[in-house]
Amino acid sequence: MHKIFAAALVAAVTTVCAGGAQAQTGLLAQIKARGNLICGVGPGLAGFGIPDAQGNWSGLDVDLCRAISAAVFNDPSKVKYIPLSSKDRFTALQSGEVDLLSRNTTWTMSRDTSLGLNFAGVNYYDGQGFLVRKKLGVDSALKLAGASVCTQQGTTTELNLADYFRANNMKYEVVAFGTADETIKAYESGRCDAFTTDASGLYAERLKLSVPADHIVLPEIISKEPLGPVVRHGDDNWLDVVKWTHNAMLNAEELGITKANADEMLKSDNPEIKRLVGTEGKFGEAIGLPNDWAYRIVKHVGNYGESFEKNVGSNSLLKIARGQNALWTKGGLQYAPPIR
Ligand SMILES: N[C@@H](CCC(=O)N[C@@H](CS)C(=O)NCC(=O)O)C(=O)O
Repeated sequence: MHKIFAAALVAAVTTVCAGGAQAQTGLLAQIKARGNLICGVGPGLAGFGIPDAQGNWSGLDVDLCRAISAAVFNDPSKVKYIPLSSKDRFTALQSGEVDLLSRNTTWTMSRDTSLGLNFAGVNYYDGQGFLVRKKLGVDSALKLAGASVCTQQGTTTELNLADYFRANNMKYEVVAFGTADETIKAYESGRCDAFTTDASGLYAERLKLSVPADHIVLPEIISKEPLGPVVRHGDDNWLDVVKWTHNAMLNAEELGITKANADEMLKSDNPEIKRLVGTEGKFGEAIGLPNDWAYRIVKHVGNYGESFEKNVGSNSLLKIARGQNALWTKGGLQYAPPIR
């Protein structure tokens, strides 16, 4: 009798520890109980994550936080935004101060492994570039030998800069700052010949200059900067929630499900659409969410393409082309695994 009881107990405990019950005990459960999501964002990068005068955040990275909030709470506004500088962001995530980071963070091997973090996807394929004053008369990064370059501490930018100049046998002076604001101000004041960061950041930061048109982005892209959301190691269910929120936004775009037609799509007979909006299958249940989790995301926030155009694309000040961030069906790199 005793043995049978013990075996049953072991089986029960194993089931609880191994299975979907993680959704009841992990970070997702804490977030549900707390009533909001704590999102680590950048201190303010136009188009990606920036607060307005009333403290309302918007941007492509912010939309991912809003989308998770929509999936969990059926309300995109249950998010507390914590602005983090580049050098503080990983400690804030590791210590549990934020539930995830959603702010122009490059997926690299060391961050994904030794920092104890997991990247949940790539919401913006980027690469590093240079901004210079037009009057410098330089049309290529390869002509920057001997230049002083303003950059930011705690970024991949600093490291790529060193690699690039070394690989091309060019001398340079690096001038590194703790925040993006200090970096761009130093460049504007003439402290450096060039300013370097992710190309997305160059377009966003150029808007802060007094005469943006006096500056040009050089054609060279010197690195791969796959930017995406990051969570801590150790909570697979939470990783799934973040990963599949991003994937749902991409799949919705691919299937033509938009903010405006999401309700109409609830009546669709297309099996792929039915699985996404939750009229078929139990995909939400598998990640600890209601089965209309992805419908909620599109209804409240929109699909990936809508978020892109509104925040950084044609409907924004930045006017960035889809380029590598187009869907794979349109010649880009954005490709989400299927919901099935
Ligand atoms: N993608 C690079 C760079 C990202 C980055 O932090 N860029 C700067 C410049 S655009 C930034 O957002 N800084 C905000 C701040 O710390 O003030 C990385 O992950 O290291």
